[in-house]
Amino acid sequence: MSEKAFVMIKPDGVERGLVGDILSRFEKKGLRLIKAELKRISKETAEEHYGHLKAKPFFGELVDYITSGPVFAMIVEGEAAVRNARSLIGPTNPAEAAPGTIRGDYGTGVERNVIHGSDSPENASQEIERFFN
Ligand code: DAT
Ligand code: MG
Repeated sequence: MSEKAFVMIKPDGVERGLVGDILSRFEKKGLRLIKAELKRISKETAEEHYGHLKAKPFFGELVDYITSGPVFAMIVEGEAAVRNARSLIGPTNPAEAAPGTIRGDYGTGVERNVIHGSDSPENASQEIERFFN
């Protein structure tokens, strides 16, 4: 079934000029770009987005980092978009991500893992609302 996923290239990916390559991977997988914006996100939006990690010792750094420069936020649509996007992206820690995945190819550490992708269709809807409204 066709669904939408929220995907966001983080400041390290934008800064390193990886937007074109990453977008192309989604397109080649059949996930169509239906909306995109290069923007800086507010501290409030970042804290809400990472609310599930509020108790973690790295929370402050995570919020500082994601607000440190522009992100490339996008909505992609296609068959099982959430699962397909997560599999293109790879696991959270780039050291555990296989070559061929975005994090496996480009991630330099768990705090610099290049890209975010929604982890469920429910969260995808929430994130689309949060970042595009
Ligand atoms: P994912 O981004 O794969 O959905 P997550 O939702 O658990 O992973 O965490 C969100 C982000 O928080 C993750 O992309 C990078 C950061 N993060 C997670 N675990 C971390 C850790 N142990 N140390 C530093 N940053 C971490
Ligand atoms: Mg997550």
